[in-house]
Amino acid sequence: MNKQISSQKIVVIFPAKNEENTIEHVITTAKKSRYNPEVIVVDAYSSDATVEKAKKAGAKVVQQDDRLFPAKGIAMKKGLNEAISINADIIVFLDADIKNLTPEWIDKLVDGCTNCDMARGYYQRHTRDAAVTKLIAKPMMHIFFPELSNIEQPLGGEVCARTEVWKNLLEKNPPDGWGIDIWFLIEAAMSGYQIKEIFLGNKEHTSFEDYREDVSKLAKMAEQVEFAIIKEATRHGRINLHKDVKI
Ligand SMILES: Nc1nc2c(ncn2[C@@H]2O[C@H](COP(=O)(O)OP(=O)(O)O)[C@@H](O)[C@H]2O)c(=O)[nH]1
Ligand SMILES: [Mg+2]
Repeated sequence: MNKQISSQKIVVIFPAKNEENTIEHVITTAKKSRYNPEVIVVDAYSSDATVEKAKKAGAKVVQQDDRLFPAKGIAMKKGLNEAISINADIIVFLDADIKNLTPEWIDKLVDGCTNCDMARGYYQRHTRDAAVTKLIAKPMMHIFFPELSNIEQPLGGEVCARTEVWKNLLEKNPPDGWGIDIWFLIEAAMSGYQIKEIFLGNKEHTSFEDYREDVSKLAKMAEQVEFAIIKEATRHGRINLHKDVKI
């Protein structure tokens, strides 16, 4: 255990929408981290047994602030405000649909925060997985934020930072939908924070099973990620970089 952070309060947040198959496993696994985290689940008014299973596994469950969907952004913002209200020192986001989560994922991400401002997971994944990352996020980042084009997983849900970093980002008005992951990455970099990616091995998650045969299920996510990058490029005076693209 890293001595610098052993006395700090670590909070793990899982945004969750109908994750009854994995929620107990991810919560009990996160709790086995050597940093002994508290766990918050931000639920999307799930219609399955997510909430009762999350409570049974020892998480604090809160509902996201409204029923607008997709709401990954709404859920992350709610989770941050909850974690801030219980005086978290370090906040870790993890997806709730991970089938092969181990306590070491949390340990590595938290350890990563000792020598950088934001530690992000990257993984080995099925070749058909992460279509929006490969076809939208990375090519667009290459044009508008080339200094971030070395980031393997700009949309990864496994992200850790000190509360002070999250608070500063929260003040800049993050988006409500799927654009929030790339938004946090871009805004952290534009704020001058040091960002590090940490290899977490293989990632197996249930959402991939929903779209592996029909990638059009990712259309809403693709659209929101695209717009988040365009808006960020505009906000940071990068939008004209598209004129340099030779095609
Ligand atoms: N609260 C909340 N959680 C969500 C919402 N959409 C997705 N999630 C959760 O966010 C995480 C990432 O979503 P997922 O569908 O796995 O995205 P993917 O891995 O990029 O395909 C999972 O834990 C989902 O349950 C939402 O609208 N509200
Ligand atoms: Mg997933």
